[in-house]
Amino acid sequence: MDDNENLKPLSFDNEEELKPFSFDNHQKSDDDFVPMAKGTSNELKNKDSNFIFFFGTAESGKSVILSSMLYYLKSQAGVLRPRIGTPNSKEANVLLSDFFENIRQGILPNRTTRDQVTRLDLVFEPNNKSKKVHPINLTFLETSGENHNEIRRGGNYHSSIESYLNANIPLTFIVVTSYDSAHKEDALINEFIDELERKGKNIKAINLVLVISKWDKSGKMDVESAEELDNFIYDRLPMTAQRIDTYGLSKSYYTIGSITNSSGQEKISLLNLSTAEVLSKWIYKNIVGYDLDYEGTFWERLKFSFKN
Ligand SMILES: Nc1nc2c(ncn2[C@@H]2O[C@H](COP(=O)(O)OP(=O)(O)OP(=O)(O)O)[C@@H](O)[C@H]2O)c(=O)[nH]1
Ligand SMILES: [Mg+2]
Repeated sequence: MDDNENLKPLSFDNEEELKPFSFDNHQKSDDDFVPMAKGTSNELKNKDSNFIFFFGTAESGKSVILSSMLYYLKSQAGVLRPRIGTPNSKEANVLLSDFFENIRQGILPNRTTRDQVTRLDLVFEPNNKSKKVHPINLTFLETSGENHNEIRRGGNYHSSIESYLNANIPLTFIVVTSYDSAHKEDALINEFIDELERKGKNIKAINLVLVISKWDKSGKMDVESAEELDNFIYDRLPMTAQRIDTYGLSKSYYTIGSITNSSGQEKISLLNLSTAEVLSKWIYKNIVGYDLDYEGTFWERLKFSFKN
């Protein structure tokens, strides 16, 4: 085994000369610059869609609103299907089938996982036959309320959320606060709007709606008049009310119907899709410019009456 000494085929004697990836040069030049590999940025893929972003604290009702709107669109307003050619992730598909399977059985959505954005890339094809009421791409962004809490008092969003807010994409914002906790969330909602403005969004030109969720907790399924909702907002969310008035933003209320609690287990005992319909129609109208139930011109109506 003495021969070993002579072989040394893989000797690292001249190691000093190799070091092809050494960062020594940078350290010497008092410069902390580290070159960044291209293609690893947070750049979003498949941007040609209409993005719907939910804002609201934990348990404010975001997932309930999302699942019931998707159910309304799919069961009453037309066809809603995954968009072909998009990398619908496994989580997105699981989430979608859970939503649709659960809602008719009265099962509420699970808490949303923190620090990740589940992106639902869908195509909605309205059953309205008018050419004006055309199919649209909709991308819903499902996020956890715990992440929205992080912007409190000047904090930053998790990078997965940040990349959507920074991207140049058509965004619709649904700001959710519930009937029973709105009074605690006025400041946070204002901080969110501040954050959007810091990111260069023009709030007056933006699609943003304030939604008071869990309206059934008022003892009723709907509001008696527009003033009832206005008064609620002035009362519980005075700062947000000012912004809504000044910027001309939209406002609405929401309920999934009736929820009962039997032995610690909550269930939807009566599914009410009327507010899901209102909010879905608002989203469509704001994106397309025409009502989902636009009646069509006289000629269009005539044409379809022959066809049907
Ligand atoms: N009474 C009533 N309760 C509701 C309604 N919507 C949601 N809730 C209750 O609020 C809980 C939370 O709703 P989610 O939609 O999961 O809340 P979220 O905002 O998605 O919460 P995170 O995923 O934790 O951010 C539900 O499990 C229900 O108990 C509603 O319309 N009426
Ligand atoms: Mg959720």
